[in-house]
Amino acid sequence: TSDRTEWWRQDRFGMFIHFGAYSNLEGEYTRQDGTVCQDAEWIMRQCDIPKDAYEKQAATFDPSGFDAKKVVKAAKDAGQRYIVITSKHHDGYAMWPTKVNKWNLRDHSSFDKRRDIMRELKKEADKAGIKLGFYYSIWDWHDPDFADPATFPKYKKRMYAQLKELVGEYDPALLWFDGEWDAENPTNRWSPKDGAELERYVKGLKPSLLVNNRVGKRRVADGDFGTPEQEIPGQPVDGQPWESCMTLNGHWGFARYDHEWKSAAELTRNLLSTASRSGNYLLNIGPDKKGRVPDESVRRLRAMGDWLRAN
Ligand code: FUL
Repeated sequence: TSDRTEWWRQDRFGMFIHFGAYSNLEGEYTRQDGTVCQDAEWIMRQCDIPKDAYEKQAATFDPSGFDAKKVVKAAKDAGQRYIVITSKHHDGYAMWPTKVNKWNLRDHSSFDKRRDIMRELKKEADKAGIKLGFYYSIWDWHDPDFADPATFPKYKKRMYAQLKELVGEYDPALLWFDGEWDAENPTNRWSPKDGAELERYVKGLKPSLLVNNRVGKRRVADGDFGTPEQEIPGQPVDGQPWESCMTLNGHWGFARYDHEWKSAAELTRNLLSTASRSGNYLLNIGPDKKGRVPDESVRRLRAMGDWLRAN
């Protein structure tokens, strides 16, 4: 294990946040014919929402209840030492005021134009001594240039420009890539070479940046750490540090119909078995359309922290 991951390996426990234009639907989309389709951050795809209808709903997104102080406090209370928030998920919607396009929380929402939740979070995290990282999806359902191999280079340029903004504006400690697999094009739009190039680029912007293995093709050589999802590997993993990411209920993004919350005891066991295999645990919250963290999540996080402090 290399030195660059040292702070992160010692931190052990982080908070994942899935928050985006999909949160505004809170997991439910009513079709023209009146039927209701359910899903969370994948709702645009899984419910076949037409692009214009998705854009229309995003225009009403007003997460005025997002309180960075509360979010950071919830992480602190849990014993979480770093935060990774979705800056852009597969729907392509940027949660910071990017200058690269208008498909973002400032230019396409009903949110207060003076606010920037990424800056707010960065400020509160810094105050609390918590590191901030950004999830960024390579796969993009919104950018018209993504899907066509002929125009993909144009998309790639914009992606690089957005990442430069993120690193320059918010100085993240970590970038958590995703969507390097591309369900629609298994013949490989995103190659190992693309991954290596992107990794080199972002580390050129900030040499200490940690990057997960989904920047490339999830090989040991890709990025700084592995990313098992919703599972804890049975054996200690050799070769690369790793972090298991998990949901508190059954979804990453807010889904108002999902009441299948894991118990604090189960979550604490997960944290301990991850740590005993030298892994990190990245536990997710999904704020609602107002940006508020569900009480069910806050309570469980606090119970975990109480247990950690007592033992
Ligand atoms: C997956 C995504 O498709 C999910 O929506 C979620 O973000 C999870 C952490 O990674 O690849």
